[in-house]
Amino acid sequence: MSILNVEVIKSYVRMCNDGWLQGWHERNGGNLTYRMTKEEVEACKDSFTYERPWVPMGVTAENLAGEFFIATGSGKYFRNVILAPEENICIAELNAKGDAYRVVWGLTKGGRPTSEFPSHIMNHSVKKAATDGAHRVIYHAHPGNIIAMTFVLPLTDKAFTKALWTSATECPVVFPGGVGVVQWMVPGGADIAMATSELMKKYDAAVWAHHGLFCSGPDFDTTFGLMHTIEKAAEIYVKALSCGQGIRQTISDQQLLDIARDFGIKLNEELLG
Ligand code: 2HA
Ligand code: ZN
Repeated sequence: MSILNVEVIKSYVRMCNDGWLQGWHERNGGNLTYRMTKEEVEACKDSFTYERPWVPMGVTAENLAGEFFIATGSGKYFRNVILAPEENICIAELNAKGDAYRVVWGLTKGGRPTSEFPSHIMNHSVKKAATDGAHRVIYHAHPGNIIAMTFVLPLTDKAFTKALWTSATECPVVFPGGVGVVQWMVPGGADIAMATSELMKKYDAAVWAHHGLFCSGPDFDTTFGLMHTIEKAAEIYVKALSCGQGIRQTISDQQLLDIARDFGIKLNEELLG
């Protein structure tokens, strides 16, 4: 069977295209990585080759040593993934120290994994530890409304979480832990990787000021759904403010707690008040 018919590759390609259709991936914007299960590696490994060089990542993730990741390519366009997956995405293996990778499949016309690979790897490392191995997906996108909010709200976890939780009633249920906010930083390097992964110890989503959003989750549906829910809430917030009279009424802290009680979820109450 062609690797392109393996379920995990089909699901990965579908998520790339769904993000493109949402308008979150202008040009080469955004990136997606997935930590493969042993069974998925087994199903794909007949297509692997091992002659490409090991590349140092500039970060070390000991708990990911020897793992395989599906990744979008640096400079590649989400728009093109569905047309030619093997040219635009890859599978990369981490070495035994967890500080270098090599591409074993894909990027057939050359290239390397996403420029945000160090950020993705640090976040996979943190989330694997924090969720006992449950989280496998790290997704970065450029949704317009959440980016717009970073120009008008204080860049704090509390301000963003409150604005999002109160913009759509489902939000506290979908991300009861809240969201973190990373101040503006140069993308692609070890510094933004460290700052983001520090927040991802607590949160499943981190806003990058004037840039985009990072989300983590156990599978493609949940992670795409988290990005989608946050961006939808941001759209509502921006539209409500754009009416020009300010927010007249919203969901109160007590009402957020009522949702948590009835849905049996634990809200991060540090972010209330
Ligand atoms: O172009 O989104 O953050 C890829 C990116 C960098
Ligand atoms: Zn980006």
